[in-house]
Amino acid sequence: MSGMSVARFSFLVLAGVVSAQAWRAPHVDPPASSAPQPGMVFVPGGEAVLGSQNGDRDAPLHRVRLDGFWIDATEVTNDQFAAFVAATRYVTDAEKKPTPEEVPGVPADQLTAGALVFQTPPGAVDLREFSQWWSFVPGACWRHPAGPDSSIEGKGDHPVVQVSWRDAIAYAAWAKKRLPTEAEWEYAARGGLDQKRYVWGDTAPGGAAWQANIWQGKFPQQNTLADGFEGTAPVRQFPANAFGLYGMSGNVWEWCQDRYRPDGYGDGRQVAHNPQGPETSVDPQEPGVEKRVMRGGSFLCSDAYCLGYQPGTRMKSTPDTSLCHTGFRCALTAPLPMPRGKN
Ligand SMILES: [Ca+2]
Repeated sequence: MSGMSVARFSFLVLAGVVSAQAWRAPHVDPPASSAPQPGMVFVPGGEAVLGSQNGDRDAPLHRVRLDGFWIDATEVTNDQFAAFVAATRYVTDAEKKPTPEEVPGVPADQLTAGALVFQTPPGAVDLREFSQWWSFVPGACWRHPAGPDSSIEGKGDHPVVQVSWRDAIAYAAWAKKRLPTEAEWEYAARGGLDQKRYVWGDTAPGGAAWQANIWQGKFPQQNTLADGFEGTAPVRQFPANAFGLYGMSGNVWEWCQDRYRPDGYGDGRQVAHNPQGPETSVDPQEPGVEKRVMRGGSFLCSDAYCLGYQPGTRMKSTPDTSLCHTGFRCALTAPLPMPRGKN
């Protein structure tokens, strides 16, 4: 099992610094009355500096220009995913027994359906050894996120988890949407606040009220639940950002369209217009294994271990990996305005 769990996921890398430039404010009013589907928010186009405020080597500051687009106001919920499964009889990756090719080295009699689950370790751990708090649990899937005895009953408005990138793509196609690009996701998460450390500004989380569902206490042994949640929270539980988007910091990680590579933002000499990510994936930590980008952090993020809840930081995983703290939301390209005199 440990071979499977190590092969099927990976974690944040941090370091590096680049100079910054000023934000150019979005200039288009959101046409809220014309949302193409319920629950979507228009993000006005504009130009911005994206990237990590911590100097992460794989997330250098870089300038992008985006056309306006639509994005779901929340993560896809269990109820929404259940409607997809009911309509299509879709079977997620976590519900399928992996093939020997998908998990080389695992004996055939140990190939079983399941997914990766956070489990509180009994004592002190080395924070470099994530296998001490992550386990491959047979039977874990979106209906049973922590294993066969767990359930999503009463959690219809929580984000769906234990869905792989491939599952997210399948849902998006059914919903006639797509996954956001990584640039769209970060631009949307920042809500027009240029180069801030958090989606709400520069004030450290905490204080009178928590701004996001993240970890409080000594990770991973002690969760004080100061924000009220041990695991997922309802998708609209914490305040929206300036674009009206919920959960862009914490609750669950969100799959993006883009392939991962640490130099995926290019050389930064030109402003990238609607960047779609690199054409090939490279992860120096697992050479030869394709990874897709995940964003936004989760209920497991604490500053001692994971800054993923900050809008500029990245994570990546293989497209068939399912995790108890990872879901997604969808986006849509906005149609171009009609040329003058043509309507
Ligand atoms: Ca989130």
